[in-house]
Amino acid sequence: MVLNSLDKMIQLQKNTSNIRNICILAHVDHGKTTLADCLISSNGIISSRLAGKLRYMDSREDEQIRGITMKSSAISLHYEKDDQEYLINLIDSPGHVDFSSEVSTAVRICDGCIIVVDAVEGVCPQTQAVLRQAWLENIRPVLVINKIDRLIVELKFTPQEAYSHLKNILEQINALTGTLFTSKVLEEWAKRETETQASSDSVPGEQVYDWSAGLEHTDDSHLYFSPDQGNVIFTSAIDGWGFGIKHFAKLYSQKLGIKTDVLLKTLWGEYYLNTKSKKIMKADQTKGKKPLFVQLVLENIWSLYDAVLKKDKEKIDKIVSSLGLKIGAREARHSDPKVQINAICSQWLPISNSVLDMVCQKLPSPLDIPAERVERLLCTGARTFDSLPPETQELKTAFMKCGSEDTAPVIIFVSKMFAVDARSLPCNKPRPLTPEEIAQRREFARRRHAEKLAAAQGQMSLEPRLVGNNASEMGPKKEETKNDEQLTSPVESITLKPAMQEAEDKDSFIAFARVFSGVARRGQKIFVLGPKYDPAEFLQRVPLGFSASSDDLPSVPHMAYCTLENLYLLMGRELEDLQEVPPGNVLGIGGLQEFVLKSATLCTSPSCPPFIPLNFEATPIVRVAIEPKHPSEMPQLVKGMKLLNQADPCVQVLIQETGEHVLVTAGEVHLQRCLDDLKERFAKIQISVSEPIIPFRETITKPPKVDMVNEEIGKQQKIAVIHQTKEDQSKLPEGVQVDADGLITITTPNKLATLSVRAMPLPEEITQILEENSDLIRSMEQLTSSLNEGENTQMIHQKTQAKIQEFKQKLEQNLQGRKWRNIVDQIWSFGPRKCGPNILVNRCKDFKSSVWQCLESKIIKEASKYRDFDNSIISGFQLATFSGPMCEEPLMGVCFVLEKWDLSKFFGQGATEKAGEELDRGEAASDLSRPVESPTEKEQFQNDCPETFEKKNKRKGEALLADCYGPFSGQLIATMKEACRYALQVKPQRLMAAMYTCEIMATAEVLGRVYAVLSKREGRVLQEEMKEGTDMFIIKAVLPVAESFGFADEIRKRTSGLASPQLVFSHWEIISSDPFWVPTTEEEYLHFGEKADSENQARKYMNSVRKRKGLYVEEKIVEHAEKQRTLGKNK
Ligand SMILES: Nc1nc2c(ncn2[C@@H]2O[C@H](COP(=O)(O)OP(=O)(O)OP(=O)(O)O)[C@@H](O)[C@H]2O)c(=O)[nH]1
Ligand SMILES: [Mg+2]
Repeated sequence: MVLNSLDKMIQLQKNTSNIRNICILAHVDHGKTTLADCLISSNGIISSRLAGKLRYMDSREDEQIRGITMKSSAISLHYEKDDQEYLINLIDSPGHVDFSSEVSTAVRICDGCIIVVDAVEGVCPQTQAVLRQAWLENIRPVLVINKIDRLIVELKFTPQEAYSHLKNILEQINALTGTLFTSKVLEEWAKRETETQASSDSVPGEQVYDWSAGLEHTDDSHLYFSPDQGNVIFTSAIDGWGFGIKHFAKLYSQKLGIKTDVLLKTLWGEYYLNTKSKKIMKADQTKGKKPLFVQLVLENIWSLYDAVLKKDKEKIDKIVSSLGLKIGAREARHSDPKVQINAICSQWLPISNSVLDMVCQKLPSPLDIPAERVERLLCTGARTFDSLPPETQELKTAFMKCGSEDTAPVIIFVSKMFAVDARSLPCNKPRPLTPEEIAQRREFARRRHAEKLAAAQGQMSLEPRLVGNNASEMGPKKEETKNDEQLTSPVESITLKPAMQEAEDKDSFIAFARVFSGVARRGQKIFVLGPKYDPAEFLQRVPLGFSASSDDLPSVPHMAYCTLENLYLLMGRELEDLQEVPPGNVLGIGGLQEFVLKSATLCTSPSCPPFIPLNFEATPIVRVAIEPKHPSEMPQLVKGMKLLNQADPCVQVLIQETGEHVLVTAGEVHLQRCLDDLKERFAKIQISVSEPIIPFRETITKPPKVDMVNEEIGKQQKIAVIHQTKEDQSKLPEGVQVDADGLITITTPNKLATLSVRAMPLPEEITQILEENSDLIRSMEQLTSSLNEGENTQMIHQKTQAKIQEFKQKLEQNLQGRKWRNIVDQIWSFGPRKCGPNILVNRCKDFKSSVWQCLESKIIKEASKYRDFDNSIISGFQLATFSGPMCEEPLMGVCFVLEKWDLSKFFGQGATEKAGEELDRGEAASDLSRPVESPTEKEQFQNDCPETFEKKNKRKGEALLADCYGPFSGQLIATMKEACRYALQVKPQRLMAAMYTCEIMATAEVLGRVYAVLSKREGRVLQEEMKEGTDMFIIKAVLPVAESFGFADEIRKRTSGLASPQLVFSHWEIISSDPFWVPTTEEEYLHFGEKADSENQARKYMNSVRKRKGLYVEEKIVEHAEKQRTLGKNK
């Protein structure tokens, strides 16, 4: 029985102050969906007996089979307390790391969250992650410590032990909150500080700044979780019970005659009851006594479990009657103790009451949205709120007011798009029949009956009947339902069958959204603002007070205009039609498929900026190539992948330069789900999937000091044939000179220019800084190019400028020593894609151009003869860093130094043309032809194609006819690329592998097996510690992504399901072995033999990548032919 009608919900939606938008967040398997079941059953949507078993919010088949949630979904619940009625929009989220993007989509549209923690496992990696997400989004959390029953049944704790254990968990989670809070306060104070500094150049004497001052001034007591604050409850979702100390405080205040307020403060903590005086004492006065929480709360629960588990009928009856409960006969007789416990506890301490009560009391309504959150949502990029146009700033009031009057702008945020089966849309569902329809049907039935009778009497009226039957079978073809002919057809054909069948093959996309202001109405026209939309641009083009009619509006980039077609109430697996949705509610919107890809901001006022993008914790790292089993089905695959891309917040779908269709997912489980979706839902075809494509990076290192047998190099005798160094030499073609220090000197094919390049490994910290700041580097690049175009430099925001300065300083601090002197100032470019973790340094004397130019307000155009060619050099560097010599993977952590750059011959030759060139400068160019290394990189680098060269190419077209090697700029690009590659090859090259971190929890018995699996897969254990109060070990390890496939499964199998790790991408790590290593020293020969048969991990990886890319692999099919002799012949 469903207790709440749709009308009730519609009525509740209007009372904004009693709405709570909340989500349930936790580590995987801590019981979110089970808890949601309990809350849903309180509304009668599912039966309370099935709560916890059904997992109603897990509506997908694979969610049910695997037992994990994979997407977030919402349901609206009704809760009544003290004559106040509340509407709770509840969102269940997944806990598995692979789906953490779904958590981000949920958090954005909520005002509060329930953090669930497993009482046994305690705070886990995802608990930390979700708590951080809640903080970043500025929503308020409450805590549910779940699975208390496990402390009793599994760990067999005494109440006292359980109390210390719970206290421990609270301490852990509060410590986390503390660090989040501290970092936030410090950040804010730092911000305020820079702002004041910027406005008034700092007052002397204030130079020394006390960073901790902010912490002292800010009250943080309300942030922490504590039962006496009312923001913590203890539950066992599976057994249907839960309580906060409020419940017991009320109960015992009557029994003991102590004020509820006093009990509320003392029920949790080191307080004791002096039974004689009936007074509550503090810890130190009464040693060896039990805390109130143990004595009054936990012991009661423990004794109930004890009685039921021991099947002590008498005791159970006593407890039941003393609590004043009534247990159904069926439950009382049931042989499974779980059923009995559930029956008793869910009446005694109903979980839904305590949880929903806490939610309504402790979590904010949409009206209480913090101003800080609003400002943050509206400020995209490096902007501050104050720098937004005044019209935009005004919207803040609308947000805060959350008003439903007609003048309020409608602001909606769509956090994701999800696909539903079109059959489950309300419009396609069978609806109850109206009285007229019933009458009509009755008439049909009567007539048919009459016909039947007539037929039976032998009259020949068979023919029309056949027609009728066919019509009913091929429902969709028959459309005229009210035709006379239909009279003979069965009753069903007048239902909505045609529409339904048509809908069957189509998926509908529904936007998962929330109204932040104004009333969303069906048929309303609204702007769809893409993530790159800029309101300032619109306001510039359109005069104030325009009337919003779509045809008159100028087209503004990243903005569309659409109609809200269908509005839905999200009810878990069901959707209900709505005509309008008042502000502060979560809703589903149909008909946005064409306008919104993954997320968007909708607003009736174009002065609204798009909300800041969702922050995703997971990095998509697992890539596979996909193709249809039957090549003719390619179009379906392409369409399917497009739909999949729209339906999943985190998946990346791309067509690689090679023409492969590639899917990038967050992990193995996510990959599996995406493939299933593609096969069964979006493409509906058979597909073949490649092995996961594992990314690598290429780099160089310092020459090793010891050899492979740990002997110091140099002290040893090198044996006669030192083939490594010899090989290195032979790799370099003629015309390439290399000095002892690895400086490569190379001349262009037409012999007019000479470049000298050296490669050096960057310190690890620098690579890390570069990785972290790639966004900043990208914006620096944009700034420089807009400066070059002579745009207004006032645009650079102070904050960005300060960030660039800080970035530069960090680089300088980490690049100390003679080798790196002044190098930061000479950085010319980053690569690949102009923002990667490699550096190009320019050491030429008479040419000065660096990435720091964007800091200057104006670029001084230096008259230099090299000026026109700098882009060729940069392009060559970009190409070289984009794909390295080992297996064409991108480079990482390499610094290329251009030591010399000699163009004198070119100028000598071209001196005569020069005069002519100057005249031609203004000429526009259209010639794009330029030799690029391979077609794959062509597109990417087309943008980089410097205009000056095009001009030049054209101009010199005739002059250079004699030059059979093509345009000079092209030659420079290719030569620079070659120079970089050779410079790398003369240094010790290494591969870098992507690494996952994982945290595995395991008991002592299976610990050995976990280690075995880890070491087999090249994993490295970082830390092992015992979880306090349990016999569980927590192992922290890193594992190469390349070895991770099937890892979770293997661990699960080897430990009989006791341990299951979650893998999160963490960093890149150099594989220490040299892929080109062959024994060179005497010792090595002795140890490894001439062929070195032991496996070289790096070489294995390198060759597998080369094979995949169709590159030449140096491998012998028969490696040791002599070993294949049979013993018999040998004799
Ligand atoms: N003993 C015990 N088991 C519980 C309790 N709550 C949930 N479980 C069990 O824990 C397992 C996971 O529960 P779910 O509700 O699916 O967990 P979840 O947090 O939704 O998991 P994901 O959605 O995959 O992150 C199930 O087998 C539940 O039966 C509880 O209070 N006590
Ligand atoms: Mg779940």
